[in-house]
Amino acid sequence: MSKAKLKFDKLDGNKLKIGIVCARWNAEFCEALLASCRQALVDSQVREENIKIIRVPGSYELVYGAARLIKSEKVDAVVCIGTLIKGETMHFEYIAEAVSYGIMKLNVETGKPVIFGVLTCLNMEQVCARSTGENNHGYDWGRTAVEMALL
Ligand code: RBF
Repeated sequence: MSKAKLKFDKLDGNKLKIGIVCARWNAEFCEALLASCRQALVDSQVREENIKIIRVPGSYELVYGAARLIKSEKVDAVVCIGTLIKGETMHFEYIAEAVSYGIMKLNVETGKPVIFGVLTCLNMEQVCARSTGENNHGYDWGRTAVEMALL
């Protein structure tokens, strides 16, 4: 089980519907983050049938995926999961900025909490350290979604 970095009060997500949109770029790490996030939802009493998971090609598509889940599935919150690794070109900067701005915009414009579950790392080692084992950040993102949906 993941070691949570944040302390949360007892959360009862029994009546909530939560969406997760997960990128396939660096799939191994995204899937590990997704599994931990999903576990946090289950541990917070969110019913399995009320967890809606979709996958998109890369982090750039997360904003569109989250908007779809809010509109079609009427979820109470969405977690966007992706991993960005800095390369030799400017893609990292453009994608990271677009996704963080797009997620912030969805929070304001839809009135639904959209959680920023995107790792922005300099190399694969940093991604691995934050998406696997005790330090898997996905768990905190799941708990954050429930806390925000209950606000
Ligand atoms: N998507 C990610 O989720 N993480 C990445 O590290 C990543 N790096 C990319 C690097 C390049 C050069 C390109 C062209 C795309 C990258 N993408 C990455 C995919 C991007 O988020 C998106 O799926 C595609 O650009 C299609 O819109």
